[in-house]
Amino acid sequence: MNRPRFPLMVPLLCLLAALPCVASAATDCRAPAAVCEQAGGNALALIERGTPVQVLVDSADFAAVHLAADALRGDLAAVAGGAPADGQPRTAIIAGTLGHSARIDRIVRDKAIDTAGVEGTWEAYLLQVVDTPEPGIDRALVVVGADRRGTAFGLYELSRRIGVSPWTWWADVAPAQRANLHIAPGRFIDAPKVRYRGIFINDEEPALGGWSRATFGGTNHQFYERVFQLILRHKANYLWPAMWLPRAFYDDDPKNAEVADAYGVVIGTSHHEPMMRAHDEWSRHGSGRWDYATNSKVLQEFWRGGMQRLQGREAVVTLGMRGDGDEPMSEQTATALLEKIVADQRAIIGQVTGKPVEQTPQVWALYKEVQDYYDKGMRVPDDVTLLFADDNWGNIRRLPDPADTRPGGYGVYYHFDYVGGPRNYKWINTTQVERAWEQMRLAWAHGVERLWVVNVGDIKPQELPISAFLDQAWDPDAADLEWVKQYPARWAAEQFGAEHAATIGALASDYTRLNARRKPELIDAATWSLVHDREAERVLAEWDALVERTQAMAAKIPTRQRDAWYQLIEYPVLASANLNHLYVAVARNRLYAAQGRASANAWADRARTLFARDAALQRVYEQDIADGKWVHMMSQPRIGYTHWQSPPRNILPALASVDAPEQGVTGVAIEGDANAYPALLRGPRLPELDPVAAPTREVVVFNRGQAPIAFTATSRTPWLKVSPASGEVTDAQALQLQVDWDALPEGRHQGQVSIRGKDWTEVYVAVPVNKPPAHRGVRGFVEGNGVVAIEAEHHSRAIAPPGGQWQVIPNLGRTLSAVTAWPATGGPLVPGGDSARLEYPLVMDADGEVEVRVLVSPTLDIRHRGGLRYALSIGDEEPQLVNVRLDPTPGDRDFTAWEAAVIDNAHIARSRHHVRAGANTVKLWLVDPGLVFQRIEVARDPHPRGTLGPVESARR
Ligand code: REL
Repeated sequence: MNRPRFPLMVPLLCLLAALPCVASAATDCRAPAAVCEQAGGNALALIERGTPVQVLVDSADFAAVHLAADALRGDLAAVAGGAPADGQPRTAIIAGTLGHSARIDRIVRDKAIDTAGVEGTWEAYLLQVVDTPEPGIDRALVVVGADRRGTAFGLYELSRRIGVSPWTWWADVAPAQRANLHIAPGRFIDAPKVRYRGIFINDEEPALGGWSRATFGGTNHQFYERVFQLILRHKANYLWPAMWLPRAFYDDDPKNAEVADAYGVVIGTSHHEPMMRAHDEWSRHGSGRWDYATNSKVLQEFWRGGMQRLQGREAVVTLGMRGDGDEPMSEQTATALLEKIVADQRAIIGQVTGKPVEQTPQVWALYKEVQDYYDKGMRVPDDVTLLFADDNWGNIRRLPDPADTRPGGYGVYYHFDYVGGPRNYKWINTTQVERAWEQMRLAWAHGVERLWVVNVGDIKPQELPISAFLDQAWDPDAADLEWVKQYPARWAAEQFGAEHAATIGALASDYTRLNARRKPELIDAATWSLVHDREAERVLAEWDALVERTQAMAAKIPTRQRDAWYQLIEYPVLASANLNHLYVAVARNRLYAAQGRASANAWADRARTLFARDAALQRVYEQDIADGKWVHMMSQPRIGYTHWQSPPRNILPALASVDAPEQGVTGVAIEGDANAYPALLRGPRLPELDPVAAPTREVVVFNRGQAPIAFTATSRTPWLKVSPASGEVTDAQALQLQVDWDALPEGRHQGQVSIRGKDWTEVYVAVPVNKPPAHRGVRGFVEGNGVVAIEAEHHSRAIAPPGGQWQVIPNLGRTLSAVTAWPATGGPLVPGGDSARLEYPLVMDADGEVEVRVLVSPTLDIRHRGGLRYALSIGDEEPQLVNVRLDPTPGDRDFTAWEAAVIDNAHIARSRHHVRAGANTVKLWLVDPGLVFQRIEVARDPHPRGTLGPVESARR
C-alpha cells in the first residue's frame, strides 16, 4: 500500500522545515495525497486564497459519512478562515462509499478508478485527484470508502492532513490558518491492520463525571458525540463506554446507541459486563443474585434484553461472567459452569440476531482471575476473540503463540489509568509512549490483530498516549523503532506546529518519564531520600530543569495555542513538579523537626504553599483557560494517599512543628544519616569519600534556635580541608569536605573534622576515605563507593541474536533508555560462546564478591513458560541464569515481586559474582526474548540506597 510511515501531515511539517524529514520537502509534496501549502505539479487546491473547496456527499450515503464530511467542512473553514463559495463548484472533494453512493460508483466506473485493495477491505479508503469527475466539475479529490467507516476515515484523514488535530475540541488545539493548501495527485489507499481499535472510559469520577454533568448534563448523547468524534478522528472505531457506577450507556440515554450507530462507532461493554449490559443495570433491572448457579433464568432474560436492545447495531459482545461487579466469581466456580454460561449466552445471541452466532463479534476477556481459568484449560469456541489483558499497569500478562491462529483472533486490553492495587493512578499521564508501544509491538508480533482497547480513565490528560496507541493500532507494521523515536515530536507538531515540535515533544516525553518512574499517587515523603546520594535534590533538579525548559517554551507559544499548551504540556509539567516539591518539603519538615532544626517550621509553611499551588494550578486548568470549559476536569485527588484507594480529596500530609528557643543552638547533620548531632554516646561518621563517586562530602551546621549563632569548623587531618572554616548560622550552613587526593597514599584512611558552636556545642565528625589503586590504562566504568552503575544502552559490545538485533528504546525506563532484543517471538537461546549478549567493561578496585542488579522493565511471563530468563557472567565464569518472575495474582508467590516492580516501574533482578581488581567484563546474555533492560548495577553492598539507585558511574 502507498502509505506514509506516519499518518500525519508530514509534507506540511517538512515544508515548515523544523522537523527532520525522511525525504525532502519537494519529494514529500509530490507523494500521492500529500497536503502542502505550495502548489506542486498538478496538485489540486483544497484551499485557495482563503476559500476552501466544497465537500460533496450523496444524500443516500451513510450518516457516518455525512458526519465526517461535516467535520471536514468545519475543519476546512477553520483552516481557511472562510467558507466555500456558493453555487456550482469547479473543484471539490467528492466522497462516497462503494455500493452506497451512486455518484462515487459512477465516477469509479467512468474514470476507471482502480479500487483494488479498497473494495471488500475492512475500513479501507482511497484518495485520488480525478479530472472531470462529472459534468461541471473540472477536478476533484475523490474519497472512496470500502464501507461507511472507510469513507469516513478518508475524510478524517484529510482533516489531519490539513492540520486539524484529533484533539481540536478535546484539548482546544487551534489549527493554523492557511490561505492555500494543495493535495498532490496520485493514488493513495489505506486500511487498518487491527480490526477493532478503541478506548474504555473508566473510573470517571470525579473528573470526567463532574465535567460531563456540568457541560452536558451527564454522559448523554451530547457527551458521547464528542467522544465518537475523538475516536474517529484517530481513525479508531471502538468504545467501551463509561460504566462507573451508576452509568449505563444504553439505559441512561437511549440516544447514546443511536448516535454511536450514526457515527459508525462500534460499542462494546467492559470485560466484566456481559451481553451488552452495563454493570449498573443489574441493580436497576435484575432481580435476585448475580449467580448463574441459582439464578440462571433471570440472568438469561437480563442478557437477552441486552441483545434485543442492540437492534442489529454493530457491537462486540462480551461473554462470560465474573462476580458481581469487577470481582472474581466464587472460588468454587467451576470451569464447567463458566463454559455453560458462555454456551447459553451464545445461544441467546443466535436466537436474538437470527443469524449464525459466529456472525456476531464476541470477546472473552481474560482479565485478572479469568486468565487463571484459561490457564487451567477453560476454552471458548474458536470464533470468539480471546482478549488478553495487561496487569492493569501496562504490562501484558499473556500472549498467544504466533503460530496459533483462530477465526476469532486475539485482542489486548491495556491500561493508562487504573483503580486498584497497589494504588490507583488516575490523575495525570504517567504512561511512557515507548512502553505502551513496546508492549503492543510484542502483542502484534504474537498475532494480536483483532482488537486493541485501552483504559483511558477520564480521557484527559491522556492525550499523548491515546494518540500513540490508536495510531499504532492503525498500522502496527509501520510503527517501528524509528516511528516511536519520532512520535513525541510528530505528535507535538500536530498540536503546535512544526517550529518547536522537537522541543515540545521532548517536554512531553520527559515529564512522562519522570512521572512513570514513580507514579504521583505512589509518592510520599519517604520516596526521595534526603540523606542518601542527594536523591531528593537530584530528582527536584530534574523537575526544575524541566519546568525551566517549559517556561522558556511557554514564552514562545502564541495566544491562540495557549489553552492547548496549558492542557497538554504546562499543567502536567508544573503540577507534577509541584507535587514532587511538596513531598520533599514535607520530608524536610519532618526530618528537620526530628533533628530539632528551627527551619522545620519554614518547611511546613513551604509545604502549605505548595499544596495551595497545586489547587491554584488546577484552578487555571478548570476556570481560567478555554473560558472555563474544563470545569472539574482536574479534580481527581492525588495528594495524601494512604492505601490503594484514592483519598476523598487532596489532603496535606501531616506536618511537624518545632518550638525554637530565642537564642541560637548549634546542631550538626551529615550525609547518609538522618540523626542530628551532638547525640549521646555516638558521634557522626560520614559515608566514605572516594575519588570517583564521592570526591567531596557535605556536613551541615544548623540552628535549633532563632538568633544566629557562630561556629568554627576545623580539620584535624592534614589532607582534609573543610570550608567555610567559620561563620554565623541563621538557618543552616553546608560545609564542604575536600581531600587532597595527591597527598594521600592508596588505601583506606580516616580523617576528622571538629565543629564548635558558640554555645559550647562540640561535634567530631569521622571522615573515612578510600583511595583505590589507580589501575592505569584500564578502560571501563569505574567503581566508586563500592558500586558501578551503567545504563544498559552504554554497552561496549553487542552481539545480536541470529536474525535479530539489539534495539535501544529511547526514554524508556527510569533514567535514560532501555535495550531489548528484537524480534521477540523466538525460542530461548543457550547463553555462552558467541551467543547474543551485551558487554560492559568495569574497572574494579579490588578482588571480591559483588551483587549484580539488572533493572528490567516489569515485563511478565507472556508465553507462560515459567518466567523470563537472562544470564549473566563476569570474566570467564559460566553464565548464571536469572529468572524474572512477576505475577499480579494476589497470593501468588511472585506477587510481592510484581507489586514492587510496578511501584518502581522496574524489577531488580539479582545474581552474585566474583570480580578481580582492575579490568572485568560483564556479559549480559539473551535467553528468553521479551526482557527490556534498563540498567546494570554492580555492588559490593547488597542494599541499594534511595529509590533510584546510584547515578551512572564515570567511564574511563
Ligand atoms: O480497570 C479495570 O479494568 C477495572 O477496574 C474496571 O473495569 C472496573 O470495571 C471498575 O471500573 C469498576 O467496576
